[in-house]
Order: sequence, then structure tokens, then C-alpha cells
Amino acid sequence: RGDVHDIGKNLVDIILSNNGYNVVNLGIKQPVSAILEAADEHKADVIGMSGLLVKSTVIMKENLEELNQRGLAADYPVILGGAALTRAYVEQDLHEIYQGEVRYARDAFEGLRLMDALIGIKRGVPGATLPELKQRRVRAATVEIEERPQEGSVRSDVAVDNPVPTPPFRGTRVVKGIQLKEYASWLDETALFRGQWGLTKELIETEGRPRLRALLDRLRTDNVLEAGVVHGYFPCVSKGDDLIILDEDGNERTRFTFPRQRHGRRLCLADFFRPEESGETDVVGLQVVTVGSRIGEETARLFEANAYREYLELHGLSVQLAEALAEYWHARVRSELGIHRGDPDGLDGMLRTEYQGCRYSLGYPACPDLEDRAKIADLLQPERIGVRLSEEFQLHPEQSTDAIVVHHPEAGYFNTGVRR
Ligand code: B12
Repeated sequence: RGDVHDIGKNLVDIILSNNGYNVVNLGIKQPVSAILEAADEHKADVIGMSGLLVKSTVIMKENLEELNQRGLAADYPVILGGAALTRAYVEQDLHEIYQGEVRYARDAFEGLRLMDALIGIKRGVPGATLPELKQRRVRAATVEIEERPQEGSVRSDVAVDNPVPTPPFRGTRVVKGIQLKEYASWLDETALFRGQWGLTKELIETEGRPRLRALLDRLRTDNVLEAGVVHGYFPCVSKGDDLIILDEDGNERTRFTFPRQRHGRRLCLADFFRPEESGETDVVGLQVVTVGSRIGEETARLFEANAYREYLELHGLSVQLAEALAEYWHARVRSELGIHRGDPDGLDGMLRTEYQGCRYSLGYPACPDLEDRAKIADLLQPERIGVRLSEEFQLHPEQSTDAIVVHHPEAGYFNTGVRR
């Protein structure tokens, strides 16, 4: 419900349809009532749900409970997939609550095998069975969501005497008309070829690179990309686990609260900014980038036209270009802040983030709260580049990302064990 990451679901549609199944692809933003109406109308044998957001896991659970309540569990076996889920969560926790059959599919092909088994059972095919349920070897430790230190100060050992850079301006700026060639060189080809296009090592050279070159050429001539950026520099201080954004008079404008590691260094994103009690003011960068909405229209057209390979390739490229644009802009910000001197020479080093500072996207472990995206949208007003935040805290068009840009030399990715 509301997740912009829907390529996985569409892939499942493609694989199942090509194997003789009739898929009713409802798209995103579907309440359970709409799913059940469609299932009834089309006499569905199985219901599938897909979700990559942590929140999707909660919604899937609620949906299963609704099926129980309506007495429909026996009618509809359910297959669940997407990055937010684990096999144990589905096959143990959700299986315990759902009064029908519920299974996890790691990918579309496992989804196909499950469909074959479920339909086999329904038709009474001899020997048709579902694979054994996977159980956790040990019961998952209950995660206590204790975010506040219980006693005394537990701030990490992150330095508080690093120099604070002077930004070139305060407030926000809009940049449009960024040419593809400027950020295409930041493309993470491994993520594209392996992650998005699913190519093996051998196929990358023979298939991947030539097709990438052709696609980039086409995008350039057809002018389908409309890269835009809103970014800004804001005065700020930290207080405990909070990052406080100040206005020009030094008063609080808005505040982000981040989780703190409960072990080890006890890092918290707020630690990378001068504490309020130091009497000094720090600076934080914020950015929203997009490659525009036309590319989404183009990929939707390809999907509708059953041009699956082209759809997958173009969609995969477009999302990686959104990432490339974000990383390109992050480099610009480092250079504007004068902290770019230690930047590595090649792209590989850049993608391994061997530079000073860090770009944290909301929803990732150091800053898991997607609701905080509303604060960024409020400060940056991304409508100015055609980007809107939905009620589910997703940016539209989908090929968009936001980030908090931190200049501190010790800033890097870390885990907090808190997922939302
Ligand atoms: C590519 C990507 C992006 C791209 C593209 C987004 C898009 N429009 O698709 C970009 C860069 C734009 C992006 C942005 C964001 N992303 Co993102 N993204 C990813 C990433 C790396 C891969 C997703 C993907 O395309 N996978 C490839 C497809 C083919 O695989 P799939 O979806 O998993 O589907 C397969 C299987 O799972 C399975 N399956 C899935 N569903 C179903 C259902 C059934 C029935 C069956 C049988 C099988 C099945 O079969 C599929 C095919 O084999 C994931 C991480 C991950 N590991 O998934 C994060 C991830 C989903 N993103 C995440 C986040 C946080 C974001 C942002 C919010 C970050 C930000 N603050 O800007 C934004 C949101 C975008 C927006 N518009 O608001 C988080 C979400 C976690 C959370 N907190 O809820 C993830 C999990 C990363 C992480 N490790 O934290 N993202």
C-alpha cells in the first residue's frame, strides 16, 4: 500500500502471466477491501502481496487478520514477497496468525513454484504439496525499542571539535536542466547490471554494456529525463538524540529525533553536529533529487505494451540514474562546503563512500523514520521541481530520493537495530 517500489510486483506479474496464469495486477495503494473485491470478482485462486517498506509488513499482517475476520482465509492462500519481509516472519509469525495458507516467495520464480503447488493441490494432482515451512532455529529475541538512554549521558565519542564549514548560502536553491552527461558518469554499473538487470558476470560485457550505451543515447536524444534538485543549507545544533534545525534568529524551526545504537560506540546521527551546549552553530545539508515524471510514463507505456525486457531495462536504469544524480549532487555539496579535498579519484572509491561526510536517506538504518520526510519536504518545498510527498511518505515521481547531508569527518553508515 503506497510503496513506490513496484517493479518487483510487476516482475511477478510478467513471470506468472508468461507461465499461463491470469494475473490481476491491482497496482499500488490498494486497501484490503479492494483486494478482496477483485479476488471475488475474478475468482482468484491465490492472493499475492508485495512490499519493500518496513511498514508493508505491518499492513500485510493487518490484511491477513482482515481475511480471518471475514472468514475468507480458507478460500485464499496468500503469497507474500518483497525486501521488507523475511522467510521466518512470514512462515512462522504470519503463518501462526493466518487461518489459511501463507507462504513467502524470495523471488518471482519461487512465486511460480508456489502457484504451481497451490493449484496442483486445488485440482487434486497426485503428489502436489507445498514445501515445508521454514522455522527459525532460535526464537527471535524480542527487540526492545529503547531509544532513550536510561541513565546519564551516553553520547558517542564522535569528535565535537571538527571544523564547521561555511556554506555558500543559507536557505534553499532549485536547480533544473541538469544534463544527463553530468550525472550519468556517477552510475553504479554493478548495481544496475547485477541488481536491476539481473545479469551474470559473463553477460555484463556482451549484453549489458552495449545495451546501456544504446539506452543512454536514446535517453539523451529523446530528452525523457528532467533532472531536478532542491537543496539547502540550514543552521543547526544537536541535543541528545535530536538534530535541531534553526531559523536565522537561532530559534528552533524543526527537529529530527534519531535512534541511538544500544551497543558499541552508541552512535546516533545527531552526534555529528555541534551540541547545543557548545554555544556554536553547525550546518546541515538537505536535498531532494528527481529524474522527473516523463521517464515513469515511458516505463508504464512499455509495461502496458508487454515490452517486458525494455520495461525492466529502462526502469532499472532510471532508478539507478536517480541514485547517480543524488551522489553527483552530494559531491557538489562537498565541494561547496570545501570538504572535497580528500575525495577519492575514481568512481569506485566514491561509491564506497571514501570521502568526508555522508548522505543519509530517510528510511535507512541511521534515520529509519519515513515520517521525517515530511520535515524535509517542508523545508525544501520539492513541488518546485515537480516532486510531491504522498500520504504514505513516498515521493512522486518514484525516481526521486531525499537525503540529509552531513559534513562531519566521522560520519558514515551505521546500524541502529531500529527499523520502522
Ligand atoms: C532500487 C531501490 C530504490 C530506487 C528505485 C525505487 C523504485 N521506484 O523502484 C530509488 C533510488 C529511487 C529508491 C528510493 C527510495 N528508497 Co529504495 N530501494 C531500492 C532497492 C535497492 C532495490 C529495490 C528493487 O528495485 N529491487 C529489484 C526488484 C526486482 O526486486 P523486489 O522488489 O525485491 O521483488 C522481487 C522479490 O522481492 C519478489 N517479490 C516481491 N514482491 C513479491 C510479491 C509476490 C506475490 C511474490 C511471489 C514475489 C515478490 O519477487 C520480485 C522479483 O523477483 C531496495 C533494497 C532492496 N533490497 O530491495 C531499496 C529500499 C526498498 N528503499 C528504501 C528506501 C528507504 C527508499 C527511500 C525512502 C529513500 C529516500 N529517503 O529517498 C526512497 C523512496 C522513493 C520515493 N520515491 O519516495 C528501503 C525501504 C525500507 C523502509 N524503511 O521501509 C529499502 C529496503 C532499502 C533499505 N535497505 O533500507 N529506492
